[in-house]
Amino acid sequence: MEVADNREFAADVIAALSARPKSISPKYFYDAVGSDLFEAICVTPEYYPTRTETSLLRSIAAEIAAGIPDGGVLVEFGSGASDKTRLLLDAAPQIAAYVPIDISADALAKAVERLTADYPHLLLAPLAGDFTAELSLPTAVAQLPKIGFFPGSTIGNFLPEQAVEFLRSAYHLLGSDCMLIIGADVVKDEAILVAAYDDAQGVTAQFNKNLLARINRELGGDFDLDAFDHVARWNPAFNRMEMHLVSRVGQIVNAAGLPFTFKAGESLHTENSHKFTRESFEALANSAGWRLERQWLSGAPEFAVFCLKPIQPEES
Ligand code: AVJ
Repeated sequence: MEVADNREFAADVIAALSARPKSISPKYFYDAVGSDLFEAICVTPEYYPTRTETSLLRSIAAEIAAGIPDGGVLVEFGSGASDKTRLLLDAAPQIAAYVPIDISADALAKAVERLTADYPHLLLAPLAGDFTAELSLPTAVAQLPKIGFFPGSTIGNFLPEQAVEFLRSAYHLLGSDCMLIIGADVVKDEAILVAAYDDAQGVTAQFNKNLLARINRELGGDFDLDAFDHVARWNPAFNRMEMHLVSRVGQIVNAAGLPFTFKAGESLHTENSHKFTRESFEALANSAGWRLERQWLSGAPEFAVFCLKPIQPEES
């Protein structure tokens, strides 16, 4: 597994550094160091999404719970430590089972251990794997109504066509008797967005550059982290924040056994973080077979939680 993971990382890094423009998936930010740095980002004053979503979820948990049927199965995409999940589990004791899905088997095992202790009556059925891949739910929960949960605005990392693909496969996994609760960040003043992705303490810069450090650690790279600038910019054509690593100088860097050239000012595009309006999110959901049942919005800086239901009427 370790070796296969490394091979996929090597192949993707080679492809990323060979592409014009150079671009890589943000999923590679999250090794152990990167996951810790993301948690550090969440407590910077500028990065509002996590704390805003958490307090929004806390204040609407009872309303969400009111729509959850008895014996419902909560299915979470990218569950991590399952912290936000507890807000729903506490508000909706009628939830019978919880299926956390996460790429990190380690994070999953830790989360399940803590949940077992705190929710002794909850059936826990973890799935270790990539939630963008084809998955199937354990047979024990097959006949029960499903509540999909995808907090954190992770949907914003997808290109629109990838988001539609995700929403379609979520429907496929959850079945017709379901709902989907998704947290997504909202379009707002550019200065607030740029500050959130370029905090004064430089934690986000470190997080972005950890990608290069990870290539050095795992793929024998020789990136000089000081030879790159962390750049966070708003792209109004696509309503998204972008993160880039921009080469300060012309240089040749070795990684995964190959040399790659960077021109001075050349960028490696490391992340898109799409921001939504009610209208843009609804259009996205509609084109993937979902209707917008309900929306909750926080106070400024705004963050949204959407409740989606399948457009197709339930088959009985
Ligand atoms: C975890 C994907 C929601 O896009 O805001 C934080 C990651 N990137 N700062 C986001 C991130 C830069 C974050 N998500």
